[in-house]
Amino acid sequence: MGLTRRQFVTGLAGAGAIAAGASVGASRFLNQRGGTPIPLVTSDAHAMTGQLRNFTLTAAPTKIDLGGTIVETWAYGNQLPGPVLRATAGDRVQIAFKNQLPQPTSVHWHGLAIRNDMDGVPGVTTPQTPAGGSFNFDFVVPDSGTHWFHPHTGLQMDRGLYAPFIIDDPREPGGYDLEWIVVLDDWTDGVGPSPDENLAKLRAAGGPANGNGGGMMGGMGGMGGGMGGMMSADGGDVSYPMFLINGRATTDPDVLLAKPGQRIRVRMINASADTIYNVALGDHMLTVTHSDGYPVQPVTTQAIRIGMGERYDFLVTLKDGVFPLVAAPSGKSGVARALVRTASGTAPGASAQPSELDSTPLTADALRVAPGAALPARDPNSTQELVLSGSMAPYVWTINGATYDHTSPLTIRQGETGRFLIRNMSMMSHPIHFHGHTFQVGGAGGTGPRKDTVLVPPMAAFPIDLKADNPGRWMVHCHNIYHAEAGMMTRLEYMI
Ligand SMILES: [Cu+2]
Repeated sequence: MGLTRRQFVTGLAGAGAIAAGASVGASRFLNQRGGTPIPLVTSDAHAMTGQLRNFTLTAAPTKIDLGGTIVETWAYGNQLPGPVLRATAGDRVQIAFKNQLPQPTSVHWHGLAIRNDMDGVPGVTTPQTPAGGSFNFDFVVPDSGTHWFHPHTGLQMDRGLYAPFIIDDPREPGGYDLEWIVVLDDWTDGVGPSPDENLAKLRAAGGPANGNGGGMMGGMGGMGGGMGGMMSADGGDVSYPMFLINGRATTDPDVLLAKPGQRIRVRMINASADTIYNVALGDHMLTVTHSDGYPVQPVTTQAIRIGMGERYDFLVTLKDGVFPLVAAPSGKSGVARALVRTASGTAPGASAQPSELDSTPLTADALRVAPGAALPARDPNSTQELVLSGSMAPYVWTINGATYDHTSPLTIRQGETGRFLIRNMSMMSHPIHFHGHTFQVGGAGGTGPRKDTVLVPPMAAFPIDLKADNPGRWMVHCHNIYHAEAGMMTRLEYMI
């Protein structure tokens, strides 16, 4: 069952032959097994084992100080990131949500395998909340970890609408002195074009779409798109004027205070719409302990690579001084930066780049699942493909050759183990996110990490397995929010 690292991320030698076909129709993919999709599930599969916790949450237009630059944007609780929600695994959570935005919105609880009708996807699970309206969320939070929430409506997430959702595990040993939540974001709203203007530009630069991506090869990471000049394959599609850590630009960065020798648990969330980062703390090593909330065998590294929607928890024992915590956007100019301070002294200059960023950053394929966190070893009941492709011109991104409005959903039956063979046929990385489930990268019972969002490098292919234990209909999509809007979404539907 377990795959070697070489098998895990495999360059697709034969990819060109498949991609060369002008049209890769959905019929080429063996994903349809018949049956009837079950209706929306409106009861909780998880028993409440803990407390009832009540929260209020408001989305509204507001002014935010990004560190000397004040912008008008949309945010939760008039702050950036939004207010941290926190509960313990097994708690029942009730969230009274108010929408004071001028548009309908939604709230998706990213990483939480909660009951289907509370998942927050308009048209699929939860009704949108109209402008001026409200919605009462009510669900049990089954799994601990570093999670977050954001809208599942258009490009709203690329404004200031995001916040951490931390689920504690009372059985977890801890072993640290302080905890810091560190949220990364790429920022344009109020300082550059709005997210909607950026998408309009991408579509205009790409020329008219023919209504269906057709599995077209392409996606040269911005090189053909005319935005932001030359970018690498991981440079995303949009140029951002600013990158933020905890809502602060480099001009007046967030300062994280501790004492020398203290051991810190950092819960890092990449809330960006279009940016992958390499992250390092100057003069320190990072010991990664969790990916997307699930424990991994601790591994120590100089730098971590984090895609959109992913979370990594790491431990760091602090030295004496002032150190830059830097998230370098992959293939883009600019930087996100905070300061870690354990002593008085001069802060490193704004251009100080930790030498740790010169190393090869740790990626998910180097992680090994912690004992007890693997899915039970089991041959999959079905294997389905998830072929990622698209192009900058026209600006269309597809799963299995189809945009979302033409998608043939993935299917599963309750109790099954489903295997999904993700094959990236494009020259960009795509963070693929499953709602309502956490999969094991590389296969059930193997050594790969449990995740809900996995960054799939250009032309790479690997399997993921998930256990069908949370019935309903669920989104599966690229967490580059521009790709998602341009079609790179499908659903996983439980069948009768
Ligand atoms: Cu993508």
